[in-house]
Amino acid sequence: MAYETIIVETRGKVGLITLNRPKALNALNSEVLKEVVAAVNGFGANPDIGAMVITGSEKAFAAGADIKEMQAISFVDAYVQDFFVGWEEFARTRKPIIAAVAGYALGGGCELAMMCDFIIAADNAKFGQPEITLGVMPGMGGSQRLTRFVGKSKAMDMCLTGRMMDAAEAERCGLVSRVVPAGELLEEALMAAAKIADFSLPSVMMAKEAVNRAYETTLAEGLRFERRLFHSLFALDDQKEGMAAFAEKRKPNFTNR
Ligand code: CO8
Repeated sequence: MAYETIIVETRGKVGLITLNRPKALNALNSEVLKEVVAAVNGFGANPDIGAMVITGSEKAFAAGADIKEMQAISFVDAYVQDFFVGWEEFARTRKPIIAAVAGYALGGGCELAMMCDFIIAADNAKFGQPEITLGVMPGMGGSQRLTRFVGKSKAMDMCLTGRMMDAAEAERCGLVSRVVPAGELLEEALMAAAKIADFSLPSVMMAKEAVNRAYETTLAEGLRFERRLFHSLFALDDQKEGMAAFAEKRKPNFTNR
């Protein structure tokens, strides 16, 4: 598929998606949605890919949903078309995906980063949910995911005032997992993704599923779910290989795909 709003590459076992609408600070319009979902589904179906990275430019990961596209939409259009429901497909991606965020991650951009499994931020990153300044509110998960990441007080602060937080604050409050110098962002994210992609794919996918389940269920159910997944991993060649390699003091070669 020829892409117009994103660049799609592979780096070894890692799929790399770069948002590429520089004139609009990577604002997320319907075309970006269609292309990102297609790219992620393509990597999901490709047995040679074990993890993905999504990134933007040094100035903007994404400055939000495309305001100019949304401007004229009526309630009926938004409701009947379930406007932007397609991003749920992105959030259901089963292979790990890291958001490498430099510059602005605002509105839908911040929400897209939060749909990923973790966020690595450049030291110039700025996160925010400024929808309130446009007369609306977050609509791609910001009120829900941000609250789970940073707690009620800070989520309310961000959603009600529309202010931005810098990378240091985002790391302090648990929104991002690491902050690195802007020039090292992509390398750091690709290295993390390559490390993940070298592990057993089913183990990685189950670990992701288990952590995500923590948001959906009680502790008792989550622990039971985790234990059952853990038990099932003993059916893998990769479990035998991983433990044998440890005992034999060598690097494992995982083959379950
Ligand atoms: N949409 C469309 N175009 C944008 C957007 C955007 N979100 N952000 C920036 N652009 C465009 C600008 O219009 C400008 O285009 P042009 O050159 O044609 O005028 C170009 O990008 C460069 O932007 P600026 O000149 O404004 O650059 P600055 O460096 O001066 O400012 C900012 C950068 C602070 C990021 C500024 O551009 C800004 O405030 N952008 C809007 C941020 C925002 O409000 N984002 C939230 C959008 S709403 C949203 O995401 C809702 C998601 C949920 C939807 C779910 C629906 C159901």
